[in-house]
Amino acid sequence: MEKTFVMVKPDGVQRNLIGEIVKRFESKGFKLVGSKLMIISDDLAYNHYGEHKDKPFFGGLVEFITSGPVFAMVWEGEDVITTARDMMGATKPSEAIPGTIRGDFGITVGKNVIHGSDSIESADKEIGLFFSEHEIVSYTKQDSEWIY
Ligand code: DAT
Ligand code: MG
Repeated sequence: MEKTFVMVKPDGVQRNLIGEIVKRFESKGFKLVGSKLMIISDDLAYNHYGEHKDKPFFGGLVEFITSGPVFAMVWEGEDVITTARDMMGATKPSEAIPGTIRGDFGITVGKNVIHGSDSIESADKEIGLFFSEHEIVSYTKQDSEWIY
């Protein structure tokens, strides 16, 4: 089954949105298979956001993402990568429609509450960067037969 990496960013943690965000993915029917509260090192931030290293906002992005705890998660389910992106909403909260996480809880692009992998390749890379194999839990959820 497909897996994706989702992270409540430092602003979301400080604003007490961990529960709200977990609730949305749980209620949707996705399965949580890994999670932890952690502080991102500079090295991890460079790796994670490497694709943006030449952008003017890169320095501020690294500073922000390392500025306090994040809540890192791995969610599993059919088409979870694109569905999680849809649930997050557009990168700029001003363009994110109401009902999405960024549309409901964000105002500015620098503090947009949540990260989610944008492809199978980035999901594999990001899960590997943030979690070791033994932190990913394999189990059966009893509601799955009512979801699929
Ligand atoms: P997303 O997080 O939706 O995948 P992205 O990969 O293009 O968006 O950018 C990563 C993060 O970088 C984004 O969540 C917020 C920040 N960012 C993107 N564009 C920015 C900009 N123009 N100014 C400031 N920060 C920006
Ligand atoms: Mg991205």
